[in-house]
Amino acid sequence: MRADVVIVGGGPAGLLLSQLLHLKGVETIVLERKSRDYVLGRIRAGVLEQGMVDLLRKAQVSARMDREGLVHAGFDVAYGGKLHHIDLEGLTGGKSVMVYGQTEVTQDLYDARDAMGGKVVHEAENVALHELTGDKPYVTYEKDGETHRIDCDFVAGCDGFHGVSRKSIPVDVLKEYELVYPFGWMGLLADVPPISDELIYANHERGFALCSMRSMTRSRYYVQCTLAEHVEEWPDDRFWEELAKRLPEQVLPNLTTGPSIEKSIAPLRSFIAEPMRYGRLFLAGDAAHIVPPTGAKGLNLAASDIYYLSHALIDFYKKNDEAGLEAYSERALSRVWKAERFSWTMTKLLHTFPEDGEFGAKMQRAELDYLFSSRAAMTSLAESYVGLPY
Ligand code: FAS
Ligand code: PHB
Repeated sequence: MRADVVIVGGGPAGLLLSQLLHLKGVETIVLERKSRDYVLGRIRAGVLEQGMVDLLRKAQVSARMDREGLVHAGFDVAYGGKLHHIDLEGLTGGKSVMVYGQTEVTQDLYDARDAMGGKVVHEAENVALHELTGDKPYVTYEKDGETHRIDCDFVAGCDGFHGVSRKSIPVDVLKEYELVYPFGWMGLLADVPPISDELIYANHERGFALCSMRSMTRSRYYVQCTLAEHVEEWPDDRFWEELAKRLPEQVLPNLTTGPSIEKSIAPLRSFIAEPMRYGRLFLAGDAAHIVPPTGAKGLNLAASDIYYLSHALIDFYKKNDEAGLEAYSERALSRVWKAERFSWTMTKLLHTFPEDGEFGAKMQRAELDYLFSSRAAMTSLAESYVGLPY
């Protein structure tokens, strides 16, 4: 088989790249290790930056998002028993975010790929990348007991943190930066109305909590938990009780509890691999970087990577211009590091870090007191939350 670009990974990054390239006549094949149901069964991000919303519209996959997505002009921070509002629109000259689950984005992308005859191979096993530093790279994979080969011009590594692409870059070429946080997020999804029509990020001495949603009838909640926890030790009632303890009294009358339809623990890390290019291989999304979800940047960084990479590949094929490909890694990393900074800052601001001692706790309180007393400080937070320009 042959394709212009082989895309490893059928998550949001890989599917969005496939869709954007297809619309410009650049042929791709997506190789996904898991089944479609497995990919769509993962519950992950919920907040889209304006840049990603615009890109999904450009990719012609935004109709359902525009019907069902919830535009949010602000969010609340619960601190000291009170709610402090961050007026995103007022602080950023009118910008907002869209609440629309990653699962729905991925579903919409799969539907569009199917409608346009996109080639997505599921349960592609043992994907391997070959001849990346030559001008005739190829990819092999196994399916139904047979080994297949796809010759191509380029490989897009969109296969997430545990994928094969980043690991195909020699260790003496790749530089990795990592910070692992000493806690995780326990997430719960339930078909109950959200506690508020905006998100609530809670700083509490018992630990961080987040009240989010997927619609006005489906809620998504998180509580900070230790890395020693297991989901089995957290029946729904225990989760709801702990969540309520971390929220201000004033919001509790609006808390509707109910049976979880999903409950899981995600570890938190900050991670970046440089460079995001090796010969004919280009990394995008979680394959190259991970952010703690506190800043709602993970999925949005995958989108900005794909914005840069799709433009670069289209320029190559349509204008024979390689400038975008040459600049890709540096351009993408510049935005990634700023989002890593924001995600780390939000995580340090809102979670409990017992190892930081009393001085660390006082510094956190001073940060929060300053934030809510300063329009300049809230503006700085708001412009990162809505998303820095591409
Ligand atoms: P993905 O990991 O989504 O997709 C990669 C795909 O590649 C997967 O489908 C995988 O099966 C496939 N793959 C892996 N190895 C392969 C191989 N060798 N061959 C072929 N295919 C292979 N972000 C937020 O903004 N907010 C959140 O609340 C949030 N919560 C998260 C919770 C969890 C548990 C995780 C893991 C991530 C979370 N994220 C969150 C981040 C998440 O949304 C990612 O940023 C987003 O999925 C990035 O998309 P992709 O880069 O496409 O990677
Ligand atoms: C979510 O709804 O899953 C969500 C929202 C905001 C975040 C993280 C996760 O910062």
